[in-house]
Amino acid sequence: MRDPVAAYVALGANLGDAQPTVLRAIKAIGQTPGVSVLRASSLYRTAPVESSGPDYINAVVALDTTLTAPALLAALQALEQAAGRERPYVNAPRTLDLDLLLYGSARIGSPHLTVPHPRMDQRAFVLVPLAEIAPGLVTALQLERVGTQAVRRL
Ligand code: PH2
Ligand code: MG
Ligand code: MG
Repeated sequence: MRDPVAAYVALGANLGDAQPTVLRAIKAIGQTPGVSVLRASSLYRTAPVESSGPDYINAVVALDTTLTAPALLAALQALEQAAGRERPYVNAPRTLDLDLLLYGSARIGSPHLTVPHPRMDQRAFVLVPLAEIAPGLVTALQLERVGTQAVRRL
C-alpha cells in the first residue's frame, strides 16, 4: 500500500444552488475510496475573477490520499461531471469546479495536470480558505498581493 500523501483541493461553484453543491462535494470527496478529508475550510462568497455570472461559493479541503495524483484528478473530475459540469468556454460559470492545488511536495507538469496549481497565487478565493486550514502554507505577503479581491467568509 502506498504511503498517504497530503493534498489540497479547491472547490468553486457559481451556477445553481452553489452552497449545497459545495457542501455535498466536500462529503463526496471524503467518500472517495483512498481519500480522507482531514480539514475543510469555511465557505466563502467571492466575486468572479476573470469569470462571469453570480458570485462564487469557494472552499478548500485538506486530504490524505493513497491515490496517485492522476487518479485523484480523475476522481475529482468524475464528481464535477456528476454535478452537471459543462465546459462551454474557459472560465465559464460552473456548477462545480474541483482543482487539485497541491499533492505533497510534487511538482507535476503534464498535459492534463499542473501542480502546484499555476494560478493559485493570484487568487484570494484559493489563498484565503487555504490559509484558514493550513496557515503554514500561505504567507502574509501572498495574502496581501490578492487583498483587493472580495472574499466574504460565510
Ligand atoms: N474559478 C475560476 C475563475 N474565476 N472566481 C471566483 N471567485 N471563484 C472561482 O472558483 C473561480 C473564479 C476558474 O476556475
Ligand atoms: Mg478552477
Ligand atoms: Mg478546474
